[in-house]
Amino acid sequence: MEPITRRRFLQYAALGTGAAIALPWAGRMPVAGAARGGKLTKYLQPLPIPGAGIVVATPSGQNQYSFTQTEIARQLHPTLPPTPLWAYDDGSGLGGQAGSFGMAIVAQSGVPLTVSYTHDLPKKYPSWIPVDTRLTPLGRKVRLMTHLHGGFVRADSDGNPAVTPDGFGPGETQNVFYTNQLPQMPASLLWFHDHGLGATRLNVFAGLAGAYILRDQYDTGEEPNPIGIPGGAYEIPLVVQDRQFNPDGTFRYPTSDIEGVTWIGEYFGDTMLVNGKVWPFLEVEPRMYRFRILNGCNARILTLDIGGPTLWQIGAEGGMWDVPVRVKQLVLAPAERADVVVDFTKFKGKTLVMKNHRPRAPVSNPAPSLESVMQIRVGTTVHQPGPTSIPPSLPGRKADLPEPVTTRYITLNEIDPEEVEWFLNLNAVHFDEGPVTETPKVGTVEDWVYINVTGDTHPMHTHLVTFQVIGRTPFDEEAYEEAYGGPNGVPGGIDPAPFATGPMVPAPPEERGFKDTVKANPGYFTRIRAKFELPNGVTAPQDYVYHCHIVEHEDNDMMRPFTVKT
Ligand SMILES: [Cu+2]
Repeated sequence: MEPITRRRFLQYAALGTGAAIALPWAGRMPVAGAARGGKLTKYLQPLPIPGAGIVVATPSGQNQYSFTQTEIARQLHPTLPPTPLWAYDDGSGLGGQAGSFGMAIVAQSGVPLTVSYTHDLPKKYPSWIPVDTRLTPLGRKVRLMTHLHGGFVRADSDGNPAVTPDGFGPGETQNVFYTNQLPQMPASLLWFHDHGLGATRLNVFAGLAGAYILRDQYDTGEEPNPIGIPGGAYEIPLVVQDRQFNPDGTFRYPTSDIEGVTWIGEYFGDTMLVNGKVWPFLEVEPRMYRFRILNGCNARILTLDIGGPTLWQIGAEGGMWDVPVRVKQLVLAPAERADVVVDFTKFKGKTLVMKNHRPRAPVSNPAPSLESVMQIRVGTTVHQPGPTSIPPSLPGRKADLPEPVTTRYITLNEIDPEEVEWFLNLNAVHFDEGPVTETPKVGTVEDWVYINVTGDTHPMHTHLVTFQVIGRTPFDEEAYEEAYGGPNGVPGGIDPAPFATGPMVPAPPEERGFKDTVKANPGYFTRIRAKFELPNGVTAPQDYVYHCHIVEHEDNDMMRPFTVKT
């Protein structure tokens, strides 16, 4: 039996009456009728920032935080009723949280933290969160598990379903130890978010995500600082998430129209939220700013610019780079981050718009267009003069790992789209099917090659390690699939090199540093390189997961365990 991949599905569709009509998920998304978000007036409310709309978490003890996951309601737009949200409460009661993204932990590299998360949410999913009980271990029961995305931690502090497949239930507490160890956890923007098995897409959609900002002696967050970048009020996190709304103010998450199926292949919103508010505005002074941008969408790949000003990227997921890189647009898949310096000096009195454009090939994402992100109003007065030039060098790292001892070949498959059995997978197996096949030896360097035989880009995320992107090689995926494919796709372990149709395209300048999420584009196999170390004092074996960070894909079932062994 020949698997019908989405790639082929799309090829047929493109011959028809036009992609926008032919795409099944575009037709299926009832955005015009019941939902009302796409019609909301833009740029009516200020962007929440840390200390004004985003709570900077208060410790519950020395280097210790105690959170409860709880339900709150916030008005995300002046004409919407309050939206019920799931949130991380640091004990403050969240009076300082303005929108649907409202918590930030500020930590110091080299200083470990003890953190707890106590489940204080409903026992069962409310009606606005459509769980697909085929995918969850305990049906409609709300099982939570918080993952520190980018954390270099013990397996049982990671928050992953290879260790705790059932997660944590009401009243239960997840206790974790975040090492913040150097050099693996340098100054960087991480995030913590829910990772419940089969329900990550829903729990994150409902609001369970927060920022985790790591500082060090260079990247102090103050201004001035030793490295000449903007800080203080001039450093601003921007967490971009698309959502849909029901008329009653609840977030809308569509369900499948396939009989017996609730899960949908990708969630796309018709409304953009930044830092948890609908289409906000930000007032800036005509000087330099630092933006810490996170794509917090479930499935949408963003291609961002802000009109006139040049974007200087100074880092990504794995921290700061050695030099700034000038970028025209930021192409960020879900979970990817960009650390960016922007100079508004020449834009005094101007109104700018951050826009999201269609992704350019070879990046492919079936999201319907959603162009406006937020407005930036440049004032005329500088209250505190900051840096006046982009620093020529930075105290960060270029990723440059030694040759690997092992190369693993991992396939990305999509099986039976639009059928009841529709799922995605890695290596032609389910998450928990068969033995763990990825077992790097502790301390060694390995190459992992992601071989995409689907039609779309998949942002592949590894827990525990950050990695170097080596490059992407075009190949004849149909011939590869023809030669080796089975009913659930192409099994892992088969080198696609004989099917290459051109030389490897090396990682571009904006992938010069360490990353924890990489775009595996269709028509290419993507090579990454990582050193599989464990935190100090932690002994192998330790179990983690790697997965697509389109969270609908992760939930069904594009995720696999890996074990760091002795
Ligand atoms: Cu995916």
